Amino acid sequence: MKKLATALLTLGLTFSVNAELIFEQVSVRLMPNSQKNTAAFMKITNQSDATVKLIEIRSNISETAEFHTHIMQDDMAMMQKMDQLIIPANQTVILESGGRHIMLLNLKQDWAKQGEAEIIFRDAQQKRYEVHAPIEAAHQMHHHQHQHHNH
Ligand SMILES: [Cu+2]
Repeated sequence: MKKLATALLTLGLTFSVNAELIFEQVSVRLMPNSQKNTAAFMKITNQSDATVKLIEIRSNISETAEFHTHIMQDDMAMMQKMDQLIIPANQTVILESGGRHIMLLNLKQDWAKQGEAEIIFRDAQQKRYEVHAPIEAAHQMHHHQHQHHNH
């Protein structure tokens, strides 16, 4: 009972702290065991009238986590680390495959077995945001697109 009460208390606090940002369509891409890194995708909506700067990110399934974007270099799409992710006031930022995303680096042993990853953000005001992301195979939509191109 004590454990449950503590859990509920933690949950309540998390919600009140999280009110500015809403995290939706959260997922971590399932990768074969041989891969050392994977990516996380989500929609982040800033409900407040102030810009939120996410300056720190970590996860329980990898040693490190980074915000990434893609840049073109010599006609090649390259990933580049961003020091922060800015969520403008009253706007939604989409982290998606081929665009800005979260990179989870040096995955821990058996990381995919839990089926869910914890991703923790901290903003410039030292507010903490905790997100639980299901670990899923790449979206079905991509398969449809590839099949379409093949025919
Ligand atoms: Cu990346």
